[in-house]
Amino acid sequence: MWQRFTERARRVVFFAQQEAGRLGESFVSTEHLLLGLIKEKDSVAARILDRMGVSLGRIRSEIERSVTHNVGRQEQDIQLTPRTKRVIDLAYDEARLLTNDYIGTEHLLLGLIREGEGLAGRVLAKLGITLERTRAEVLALMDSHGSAHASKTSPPKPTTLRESLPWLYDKAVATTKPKIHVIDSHTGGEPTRLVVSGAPNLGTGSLVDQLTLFRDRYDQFRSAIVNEPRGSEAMVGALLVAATTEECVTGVLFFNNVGYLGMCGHGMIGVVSTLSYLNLLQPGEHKIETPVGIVTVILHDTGEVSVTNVPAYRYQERVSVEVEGIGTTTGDIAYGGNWFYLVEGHRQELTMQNIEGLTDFTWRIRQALAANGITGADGQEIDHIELFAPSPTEGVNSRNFVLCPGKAYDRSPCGTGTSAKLACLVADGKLQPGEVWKQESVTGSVFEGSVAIVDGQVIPTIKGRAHINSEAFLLLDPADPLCWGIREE
Ligand code: PYC
Repeated sequence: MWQRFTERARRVVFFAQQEAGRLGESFVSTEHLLLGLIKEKDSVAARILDRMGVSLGRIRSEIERSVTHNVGRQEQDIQLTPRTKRVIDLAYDEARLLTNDYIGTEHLLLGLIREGEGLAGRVLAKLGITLERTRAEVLALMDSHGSAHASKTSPPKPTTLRESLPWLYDKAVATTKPKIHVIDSHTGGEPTRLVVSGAPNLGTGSLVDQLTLFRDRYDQFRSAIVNEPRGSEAMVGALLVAATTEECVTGVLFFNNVGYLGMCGHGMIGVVSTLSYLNLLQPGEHKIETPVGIVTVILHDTGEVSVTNVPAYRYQERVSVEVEGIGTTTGDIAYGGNWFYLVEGHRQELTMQNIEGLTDFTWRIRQALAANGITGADGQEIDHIELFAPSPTEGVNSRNFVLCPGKAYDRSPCGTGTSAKLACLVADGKLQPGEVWKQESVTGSVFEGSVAIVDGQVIPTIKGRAHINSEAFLLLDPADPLCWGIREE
């Protein structure tokens, strides 16, 4: 393991031994390692602590106040305590999670925080340094290397690989090929691909600003990740971005084979489960920011995830439209983080054997809505069509078929679609706050939904479970004519 230590990380261990000797100790404890870390002033760890507003002097005085000063020792090769060895193991693990093939001072810092119980961990916690925040700073520092992504204006579209992916290209020089670390999960059959590293830095603007920058400047990155041949029409991508408020553990942008989503219920469950898999999120309640607002998630001890969504509402009731080949269709227009047209009386069989027919039926409805200028509030496009029928499963309230924006059907019951449904049920007086509504997808997977009414608004909560099914590096080969995925243009 030592041969993977950077020059600076090795110096930190050397300084830690010196500090232990100075304090008359016969073993290197975590506090000596932390003292060694802050002695290496221009290190990545020092920059990260600085970015988090923690002065090295403050850390030193906190430690000095807590340690006993014995008569100094001269030994050169003072051994590590088992706890310090554990910090080194955790640093190694942090490097692995960040896909770094070296162990640097930043990984030692993360190891000290993660170990948590030694004096160093306690001092860092006292100074408000959390694992999540430090990891986010490490990623931000890695990604900001070599490019000015934070600009809010939209520069011209890049054309070459180097222009498009400067942050990857720089890393490619150090390694072999540009690569993006992703982790895939599925929630009730619907896939989510979380980008762990290799993403562009979208700055620290509002989530809408960051989404705009993503769309204007890095749309090729979207299609490279979720479109065929690396992805599929059903794949939803998730990119962790800076949140605008400290109350959120992260911000997240969702995207699919044709564009971007305001919120994504199954995707949020997938993101939370993946962050848990990475040991970045512990069971309990957390807040996550999306372009349409802040959602509250609970990671249960069972592995299930509850997502308390942004407010949902029925915008218009019983809106009729003439659909080519079908005739008059009537449905409700509702919002659940995305816009939906919800249809009950359609005489369609919601079964897996009828997927082609259902896709054709709902696609025609979507086109008819657009052709007739029927939209959500403020002219927003209705890009999800949802059909409902009774569920064949005992104890389940309803089955749905959801057509997503890129013409794929949702394999899950659709978190935002279920939220829109709950809002319609409340508007019809068919669902009371706290009552559980079990929504089944056409594949048979089920979400549990319920609502609270807060200040007159319907706040839906969706509960489901995701399973992690792959961890991979996507390779971007400039010689590949489909490097950016198969795009619709
Ligand atoms: O679960 O909200 C959802 C969703 C939207 C599109 C695909 N899944």
